[in-house]
Amino acid sequence: MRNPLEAITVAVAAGVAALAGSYAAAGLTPAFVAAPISDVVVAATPDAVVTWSIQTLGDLGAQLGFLLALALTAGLFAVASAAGAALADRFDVNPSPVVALLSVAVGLALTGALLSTLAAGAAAGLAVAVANWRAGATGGSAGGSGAPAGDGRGRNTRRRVLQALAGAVGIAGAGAVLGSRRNDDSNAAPETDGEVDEEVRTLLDEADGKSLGVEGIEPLVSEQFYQVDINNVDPNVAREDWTLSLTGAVDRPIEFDYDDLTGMTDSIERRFVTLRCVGEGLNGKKMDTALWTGVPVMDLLDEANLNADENCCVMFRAEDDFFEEFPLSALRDGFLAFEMNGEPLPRGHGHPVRALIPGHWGEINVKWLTEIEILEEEADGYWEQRGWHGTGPVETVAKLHTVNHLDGGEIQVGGHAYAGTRGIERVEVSTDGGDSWTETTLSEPLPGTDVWRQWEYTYEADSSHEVVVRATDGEGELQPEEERNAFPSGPTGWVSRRVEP
Ligand SMILES: Nc1nc2c(c(=O)[nH]1)N[C@H]1C(S)=C(S)[C@@H](COP(=O)(O)O)O[C@H]1N2
Ligand SMILES: [Mo]
Repeated sequence: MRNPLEAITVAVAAGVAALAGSYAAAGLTPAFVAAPISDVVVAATPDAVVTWSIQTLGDLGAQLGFLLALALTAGLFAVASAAGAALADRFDVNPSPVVALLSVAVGLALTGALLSTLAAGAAAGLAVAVANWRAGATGGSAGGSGAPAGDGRGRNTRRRVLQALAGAVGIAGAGAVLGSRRNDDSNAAPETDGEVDEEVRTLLDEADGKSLGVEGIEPLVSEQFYQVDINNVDPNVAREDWTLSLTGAVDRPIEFDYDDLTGMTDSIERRFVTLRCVGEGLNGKKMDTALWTGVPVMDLLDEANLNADENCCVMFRAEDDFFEEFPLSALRDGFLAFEMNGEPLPRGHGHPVRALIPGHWGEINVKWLTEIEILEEEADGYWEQRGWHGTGPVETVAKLHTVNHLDGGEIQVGGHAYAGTRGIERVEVSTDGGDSWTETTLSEPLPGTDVWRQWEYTYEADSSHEVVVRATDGEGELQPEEERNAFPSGPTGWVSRRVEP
């Protein structure tokens, strides 16, 4: 029998190697062996913990959950490797191929993806081979005739443990590099022709020209668009494989594919649209704007003859098993986007097609959209089943994202304001904690009915003071002052910040 420390180290090394091998081949796609385990971790996390984590840990919560999934996956492969090594010992054969085979079996059971699991198996087998390299055999693997005595045994154990650790680190490093290269490919807009059409170019230039150019805030078209997903590994849907079905209360259920959608050339529009997540902090960064190309939902659905109750609702379903329900009236203004800033929709933002529902919280802007079901009765969406109320129109907000000390000694504050389809009429700032208010400079509005604006204010101050901002929407309604947490229906209150001269 082998030393237990040695057996465990080699098994864990093989487990880590399997994970890295699969990652090298699949990247962060559903074929990665940790993806299904991650889904299980997400599904098994109690709703109260998810809500708490969204509000207190933000993105860190999801990252910790994913780390746990990686550890569990490596652990699962470690168990398979330990079993493989024990079998090989018993039958006196080389453990490396046995471990590789068992790892492939585990990987196939998890994902069904051949390439990803072959890579997992090869890496696990390699890790075991590295651990045993030039170490005297305890089994028959290196052709040894029986165990070396006493001293030699201890030396072999040490050697195997060190080699296993070194092998695991090396394979994990190589896997991480190869896998993240793959992610760069798949997160970038796939199948792009690299050509942005004339109209998009003009609109993007217009947005550029209207941006206030304040240091430290996003331009009117975001450079870093936030991303929120229920899963840690996004679906990877090729546009040839994508279909969208219309079901439920319709005269004629229909199915569309990507060419049907992009072939509706008379209907194609370009719209600046802002998205904001209901779960973000009041002054959070989950609010962004892009120029989207797509087709109005109703142009697509008209031929199906909705015979729905106008007071009821619709359910969107997606490739990642996400689903959200909301009123039919909101669907009527909806948009199905297949390009973002002139490039095919990036994978993380719903490639190949996502929904954009004007003025509503982000969550009903369903990505990787696969089904539109016209309902005759209300039903809860994914987040509403978990206690959120995020299917309605957004709250009005003015954010304070930068405080710049200008060369002339003046102070410049700035940020964005957004009120969905109500629009932003005015943003005011107070530099005395809310006693007096002054209007700020707003960026010229972009074309579109659901877009944010930037605001900026420059002033002089010689003592520490409290800056507060508040917006007024296009209907003359002042942003609510009452402070409220994101859960369950989005944060409210006025953003304030202490500023030193
Ligand atoms: N299929 C699917 N669509 C989805 C989500 C998701 O997890 N799955 N998240 C929603 C949420 S909560 C938000 S805020 C927006 C964010 O869109 P973005 O990731 O493109 O910024 O997408 C929405 N659409
Ligand atoms: Mo969201």
